Amino acid sequence: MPKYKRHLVTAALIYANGPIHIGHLAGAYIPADIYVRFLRSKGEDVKFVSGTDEHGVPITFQARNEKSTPKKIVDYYYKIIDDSFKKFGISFDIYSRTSNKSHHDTSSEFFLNLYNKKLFDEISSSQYYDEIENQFLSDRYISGECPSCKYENAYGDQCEQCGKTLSPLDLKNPISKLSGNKPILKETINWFLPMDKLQSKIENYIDKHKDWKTNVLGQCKSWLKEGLKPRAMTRDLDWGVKVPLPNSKGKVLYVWFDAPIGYITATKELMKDDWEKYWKDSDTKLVHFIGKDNIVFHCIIFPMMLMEHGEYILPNNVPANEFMNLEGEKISTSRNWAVWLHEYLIDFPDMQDELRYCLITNLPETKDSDFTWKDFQAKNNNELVSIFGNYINRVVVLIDKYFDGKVPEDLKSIKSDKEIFHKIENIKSKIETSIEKYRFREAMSLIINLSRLGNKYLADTEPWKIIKTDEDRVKSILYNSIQIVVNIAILCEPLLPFTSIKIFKLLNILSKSWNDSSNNLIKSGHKLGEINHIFSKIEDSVINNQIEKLKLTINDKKEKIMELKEIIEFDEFSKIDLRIATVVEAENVLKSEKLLKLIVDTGVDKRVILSGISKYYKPEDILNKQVMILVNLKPRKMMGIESQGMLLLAENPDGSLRLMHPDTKAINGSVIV
Ligand code: B3M
Ligand code: ZN
Repeated sequence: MPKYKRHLVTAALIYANGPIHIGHLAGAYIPADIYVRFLRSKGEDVKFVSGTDEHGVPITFQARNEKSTPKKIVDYYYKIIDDSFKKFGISFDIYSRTSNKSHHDTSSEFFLNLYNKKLFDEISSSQYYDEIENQFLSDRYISGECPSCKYENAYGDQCEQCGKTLSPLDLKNPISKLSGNKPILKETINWFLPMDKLQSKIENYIDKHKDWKTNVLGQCKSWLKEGLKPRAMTRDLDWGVKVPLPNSKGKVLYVWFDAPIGYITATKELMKDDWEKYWKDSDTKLVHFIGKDNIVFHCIIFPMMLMEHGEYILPNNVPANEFMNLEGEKISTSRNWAVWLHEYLIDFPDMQDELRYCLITNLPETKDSDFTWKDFQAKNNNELVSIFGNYINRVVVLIDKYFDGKVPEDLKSIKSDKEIFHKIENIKSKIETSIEKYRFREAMSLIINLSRLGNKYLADTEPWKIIKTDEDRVKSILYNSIQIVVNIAILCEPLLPFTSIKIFKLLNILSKSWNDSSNNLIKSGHKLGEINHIFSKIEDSVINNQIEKLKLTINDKKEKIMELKEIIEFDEFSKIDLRIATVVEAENVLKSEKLLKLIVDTGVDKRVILSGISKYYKPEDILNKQVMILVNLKPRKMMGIESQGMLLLAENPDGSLRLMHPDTKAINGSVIV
């Protein structure tokens, strides 16, 4: 392995529109953190950068749905994400944000550099445009009929029913998801990265990295085989890094153009004037930790951008992981099927490493894996408590009992004792190889082997049997044993950092680094700290609560959907007179918490309708809107006012109400059939 002078390690910039869950941790953040802590412990020059990705269409979508703004959404989630990473011990040197001005500057500069090299193709194309919202529609904002399977709600980029990849122009009867209207086609200019022309350069680059993980190489090769296509690096959108060119109002950089540049921005923010060597010196090793859905961007598109810029080094490795499932099902934010880090930290205080351990032993390094709460409990109780914690506890308890908590002298070590330290050296070098090769599960099992080795040493030498007859021998056995414990504390630090701190506290010494580990790290006569268990058993009830919590959140939604009512005859339905009307006046009803008083134009007459929606709509929200009305409902009096009909609303399972509008303007009085 070539020796590098310094390391730059990045972990994916997660979208700031939701909190962190265990799938993210297992995909990128835990592997990256282990790798970085290991390098730091070895005294290497390493910088670990990450942050939130705050641009892109999904964030604008969410802001719309929540009647908020993109900025408010990203501010809210940045705080939660940053806070839970800190508490969980992911040891970034900087956790930045792509909405920072410095990032806008860095990515505009990068774009201009490539633009001035005439890299981009300026292409004018017809894109769908929503005339009501005055906005071009990105793929996910358009739905329509799939040309292949006729599914009516296919997205502009893909049909969820038959899986076919689509372009918005393929859809029949396209509808804007913003206004519900039929979009029009409008010409717009965007700047494209000619990925087709750059394909052979990237092939050369990837060919030089036969050491990459097979899942990563597999994805790259399949993209290349398919043939790379030009991809727009700008978008017609108002949220993101503005395109730094004249006449480009309303255009921003494609989120996947600016996001990886976020790694550069973060390095600049961290290192100030000293940042360049981390990106431009060939003796820097650049490694990106990501999940599998980000492979093409980190292995093909970003390297292409860096290559064409010309001044930058290229990623040395991109050890992407596959996905982690939860209780046999795909983790899903929208279904709330996840273990959220900020909730775990509250439910399991001071138990970061218990989760880390379970995730590390189960990392989806070569294929998707599965987290279950029962497995979390079993791994904690049978491995952390019974093997790892038990060993450390036995050693300190014996020293406490026989030697009043003071490390005894080594008076009578024998040849086989020395072999233990050879074995430790051997395990240590295997752990190094595992981490350097991004095999973190293997590294974790080697640490457990280390405590098994210690346990076996105690079992073989049985100091409790000879304490009366050969105290000097017992002194050596426990002297050696406590040295093994120090080695474990050092070697487990990258994987289980909180545990390492707890062991050092138990030993009553300052923490030590990787290169220190050997056989006389703690001197005779040293008084150990207060005895505490490092791990404790997790009871069934705690686990059952978590399983219940998961099931509740997911079932909730299912159970609350009202059951279907019984079948009726068409005659019964036709008695109901539903019409389109326009709200011409709207005001709050005095002293009522719920009611709005509306005057609606039904096309036939103007009449008063009372509706219990004031928790969800203000008078000005509904004024001049077209609504659906039940016009032949017998008039009813509420708060002294007579209501001559009823407003139709959708009631969500949580009781919140939504108005029903025609999808385009209809004539007042039109019958709803
Ligand atoms: N924000 C996708 C994701 O959160 C994207 C990663 C960017 S890394 C530069 O999975
Ligand atoms: Zn389809």
